[in-house]
Order: sequence, then structure tokens, then C-alpha cells
Amino acid sequence: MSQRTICPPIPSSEITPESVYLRRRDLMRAAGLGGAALALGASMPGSAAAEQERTALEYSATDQPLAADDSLTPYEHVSGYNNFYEFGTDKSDPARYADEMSVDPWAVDVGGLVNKPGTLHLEDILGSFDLEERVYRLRCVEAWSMVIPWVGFPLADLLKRFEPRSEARFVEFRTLYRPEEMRGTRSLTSIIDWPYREGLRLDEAMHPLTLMAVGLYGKTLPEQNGAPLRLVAPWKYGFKSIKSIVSIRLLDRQPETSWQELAPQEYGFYANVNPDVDHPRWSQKYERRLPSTLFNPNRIPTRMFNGYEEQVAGLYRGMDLRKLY
Ligand SMILES: Nc1nc2c(c(=O)[nH]1)N[C@H]1C(S)=C(S)[C@@H](COP(=O)(O)O)O[C@H]1N2
Ligand SMILES: [Mo]
Repeated sequence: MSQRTICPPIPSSEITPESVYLRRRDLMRAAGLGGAALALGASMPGSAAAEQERTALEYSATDQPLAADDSLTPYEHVSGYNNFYEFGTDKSDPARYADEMSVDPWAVDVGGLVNKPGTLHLEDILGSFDLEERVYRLRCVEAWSMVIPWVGFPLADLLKRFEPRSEARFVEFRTLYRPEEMRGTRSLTSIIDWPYREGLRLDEAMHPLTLMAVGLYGKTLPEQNGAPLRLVAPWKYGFKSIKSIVSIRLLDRQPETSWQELAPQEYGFYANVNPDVDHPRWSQKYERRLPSTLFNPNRIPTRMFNGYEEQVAGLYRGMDLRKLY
């Protein structure tokens, strides 16, 4: 991927693997910012070669609603064990093939029920939103999980710019669909009706935890994690967090989403992490926190709303979460 300078630029001589990231954490620590999240920085590992290609991002720290026992998942796992079916269904396929996707130039169309429909270019996105770091748990519906230090901005900041109309109730997102660069979409066994589509209720989309991520571990996103921008809704199963977004539309009805369309009895529209509602084919009570091995499976209990209950339970008051899974 081509190099991109994001203001203010950091000399490339300083972009050695973890140094920029760690140095920034030291600065933030010195400034007394972001206590809980910063304590996690100590366990920071990484795969130098892969990370070196990425461009450093400037951002500020915020307080994180994190449990004390959550330590960051190593970079090599975050960027090496992925679901991005556009590039294949094997966990190692995205890391191998996602750089066949070109992410520069990139444009996101924002339309539907908004007063000011328009197009955002990557330059606008990286240059005009205030970036911050958010360390979030990511819980896949397949019962594995990670802890990822994202860099991004609240989705609400983006939506407000386009002025959602009062009739708007839902937001629909679409991923890039470019078969010549996405070998998984050309596969005869591919099961998804492309492009990958996801959706949120508007109040979920406007919730302060809902992030548009443009980076992780202090640098622009690896392609396999959804470059150049992807959604992160940390209290929902990972499949809601749609990658490499090119279209955002405000709607007055609930949009159809890829997984729901494929297997509605297994994957709901809400997809809130819930240890009490099992997937029809497996339990959701526990998860494997990566890195996990046969001899050290690192199995931990799954928490309601992935541990963000205090922040998001209010969105679902009065709803039957067994029916609206
Ligand atoms: N476009 C697209 N977005 C996607 C997926 C996908 O296959 N295609 N997989 C989802 C699933 S199932 C998960 S668990 C997360 C994984 O994100 P990560 O690879 O960055 O950890 O991305 C989600 N977003
Ligand atoms: Mo997932």
C-alpha cells in the first residue's frame, strides 16, 4: 500500500516498529491520560516487518471502559487471524491476500435520508476528524476474542456532518466489491451475496462507543483488518463490524444484512454479545481469548454485551433479547 502522510507528519526515520506507539503512550502516561488503557501498553508485542509499512497516526487518548484483566492481543494475531471473506474463508487468507485490494484512492458515499448527501474521500476522513485511541474487546460469534487498540473517531461525528433527517431510523453499510482484487468473491464456494452489508439502528450508530476505525496499534489499518476504514461496534459480535466501507445510507427501515440473509436463525440483526443466548450450533458462554493454543486455550467467560453493559444496556430496555438476538 502506498505511504500517506497524516498531519502532523512523523519522520519515517522514527517509524520503527513499536517505538512510535510506545513513545506516544509514554507521553500520554506522563500527561496522566487514559490510565486503564495505558497500563495495558506494557504487554505490547508486534511483528515488526508488517507494521513498518503502515503510516503512523496522530491521536489523543481517552479513558477506556476496560476490565483490568484485558491485555492487548499481540499485533501479529490481530493482523494474522482474520475474518474477511472477500479474500477467502481461512483465517490466514486475509493476511495473505488482502493487499491485492487497492485502498488509495478511496471514497465513501453517504446518502439516503440525509439533508446533505455527499462523498468523503480518504483525505477528508484522515484530515478532518479528531482521531483517538480506543482499546476494545472484539468478540467473534465463533467464540474467539481479542483486545485491539483501535485508532478512529465516533461514527456519530461522521453522520452528523451529513445531517440525518428525522425519518431516518437505521444505517446501512456496504463493503467495497471489486472481484478482480478480491479472490474470495470469485470463489465458486463463496456463500455471501456480495457486497458484504451490515446495519445498525440509528441510536446504536450514534452511541459514543461506536467507532469508525482508520488504524490500530497507532498506524493505518492493515488491509486485512478493513483498510482504510471500518466499523467497530464492540458490544456486538464481530460480524457487525463491517470492513472497508464504501457506502453509508440512512434508512427508515431495517436493512437486510449479509449474515442475516444467509442464515437468519443463526445470525440476528442485533447480534449483541450475549452469553445466555446460544448459537444454534454452539454455546456462547465462553470464548477463547487469543492467543490461544491447544495446551493453553485461554478460555474465559463471555460477558453480557461483551463487557459494555453499563454503557449500552439502555439501548435495549424493554426488548426481548432472546427473540431479537
Ligand atoms: N466486509 C467484511 N467485513 C467483515 C467480515 C467480512 O468477512 N467481510 N468479517 C466480520 C467478522 S465475522 C469479524 S469477527 C470481524 C473480524 O475483524 P478483524 O479481522 O479485524 O479482527 O470482521 C467482520 N467484518
Ligand atoms: Mo466473526
